[in-house]
Amino acid sequence: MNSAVDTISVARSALAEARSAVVLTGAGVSVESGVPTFRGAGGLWKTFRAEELATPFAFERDPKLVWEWYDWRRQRIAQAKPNPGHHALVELERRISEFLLVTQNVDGLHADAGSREIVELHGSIWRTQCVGCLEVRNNREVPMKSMPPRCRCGALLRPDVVWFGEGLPPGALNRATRASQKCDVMLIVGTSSVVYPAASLGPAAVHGGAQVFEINTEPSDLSLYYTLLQGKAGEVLPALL
Ligand code: BV8
Ligand code: ZN
Repeated sequence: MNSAVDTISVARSALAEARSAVVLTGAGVSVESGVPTFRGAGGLWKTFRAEELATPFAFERDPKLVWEWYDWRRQRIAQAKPNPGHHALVELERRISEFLLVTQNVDGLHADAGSREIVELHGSIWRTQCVGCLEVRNNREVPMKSMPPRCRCGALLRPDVVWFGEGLPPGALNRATRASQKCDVMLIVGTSSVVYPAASLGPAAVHGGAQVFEINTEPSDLSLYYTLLQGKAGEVLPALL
């Protein structure tokens, strides 16, 4: 097992020499901003698990319950500020000519921190989509004014996020996959690598010949494919600059 110090210096020099880099983030990068992860202790709401509520069936069955969960998350995320991990990724984007930030998170904190080239694989909690006329709108109401909210056309609004069993936005997934296959370096930050197809981007990068470093407080499902820099995103990412 390499000592932490020299894996950090290996990652730092790989980034310094990189012409192109991709960063894949998950809920762990927002933990130090106070946003609970999906599968950690904070992932529970009342007695439900995320996988039970983040589905079209749950919404079909009880749109009000699902919206209560999203409203609760929106209220927590509204209090959250980007942390040193988010800010370090903004600086990294400034330094590397071909840079893409691919996030599974729906909290919008990367954009708040100033990241520019962002792919949101799973949508955004700050947008709604009408189930009738499909109109997508930004919505920052905290708390939601009406539950469940309705569109001007009268149909129900849903959060503009990708639920389990739903396809990812094709453009987003294609852009993320292409960038992963051709980048020199990939950082995988704060994700349990349980959810697909997002988790397949790391192996795609390895297959494309990239050096892939994982930043996580503990090993993930796919750590054996990567070089693990064990620690908090808010501490390790700034140390890579
Ligand atoms: C699809 C948006 C096909 C919503 C999310 C069996 C049955 C049914 C489905 C499947 C199945 N097997 C596989 C599937 C497919 C399924 C899937 O992968 N399921 C998993 C659970 C097995 N995938 C899908 O359904 C996807 N769609 O496949 O569709 C299809 C194709 C074409 C056409 C039609 C259909 C859709 C998946 C997207 C689901 N939506 N979110 C919302 O947010 O409300 S996923 C959800 O999980 C979040 O986006 C989250 O980001 C994502 C992944 O979780 P993580 O980000 O990794 O967070 P997690 O809590 O798991 O881990 C946190 C990590 O951080 C940990 O490793 C921890 O150690 C670390 N950490 C903690 N603190 C720190 C830290 N790291 C660093 N620093 C710290 N301080
Ligand atoms: Zn509508």
